[in-house]
Amino acid sequence: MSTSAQQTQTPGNHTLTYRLLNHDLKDPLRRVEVAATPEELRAFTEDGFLVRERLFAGEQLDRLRAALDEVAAAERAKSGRGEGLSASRRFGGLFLRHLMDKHPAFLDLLRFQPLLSVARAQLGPQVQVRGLSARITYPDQPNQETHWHFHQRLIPDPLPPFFSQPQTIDSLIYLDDVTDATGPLAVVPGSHRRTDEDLPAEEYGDLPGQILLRLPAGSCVMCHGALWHRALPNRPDGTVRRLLLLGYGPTWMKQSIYGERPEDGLTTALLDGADEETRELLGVAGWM
Ligand SMILES: O=C(O)CCC(=O)C(=O)O
Ligand SMILES: [Fe+2]
Repeated sequence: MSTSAQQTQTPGNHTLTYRLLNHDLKDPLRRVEVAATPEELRAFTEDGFLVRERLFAGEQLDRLRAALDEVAAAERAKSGRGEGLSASRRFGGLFLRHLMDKHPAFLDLLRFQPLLSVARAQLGPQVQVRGLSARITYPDQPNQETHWHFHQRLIPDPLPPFFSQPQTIDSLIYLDDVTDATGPLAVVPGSHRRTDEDLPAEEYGDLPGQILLRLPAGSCVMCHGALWHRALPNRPDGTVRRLLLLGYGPTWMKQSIYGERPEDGLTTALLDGADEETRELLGVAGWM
């Protein structure tokens, strides 16, 4: 068997079977039922993003909204370490971090297969959740936008021969409609591969090749961590726009730097007697 994953296809999705080259494992096989077609994965690899419209709906969407509103009400006054209300034009809005530790509704996202299975197809079988954050913007506040940026700013020039490029996926889950009024998401397809180019700070204009994504509530955009993107402003004629950011990375990578993890958060309790998969997903196993 080769080291690449074996693929079999059924309509709409397909099964990937990975084998871990680890003689200590009783069962080295990891099967992933991937909720995407091979063509969709190829497009994700090329473009650096994958759109899933209306992935969340009905009660599930309501539950996430209500949970986020609860945490937002409790944390509006926080500040520092990328948390709380930011008036900066670079990253305007209310930022909330470590959401899985703060409300059980968010723990439903830990093994959410429509996203996790795609992350495992793109990053490998051993994936962790690097963080669950939120960004909320308000039409009556200034600077409810972001500058052009990418999330993985760790690439040296020149590239050393053994450099391991950080490959991550952030799933942007929009709990409200993304419209011209609330602020489309701008992305530059393929920009995640332009790792030898600088992206200047404080850029707010159009970039060559950009596309604007307008999406119904419940939609998700999976983005490679190096994809150039920006949120356009939530305008005075907009409405509150709530976004969850669910980060995936390989199990050996450190987690997101933002926010302060609650000492007795819900994931700490979950780890008590947890199975190996949960331990990997929470980033405490799977790096040797
Ligand atoms: O609000 C958005 O659409 C994107 C937000 C974003 O890029 C971020 O918070 O890093
Ligand atoms: Fe971003």
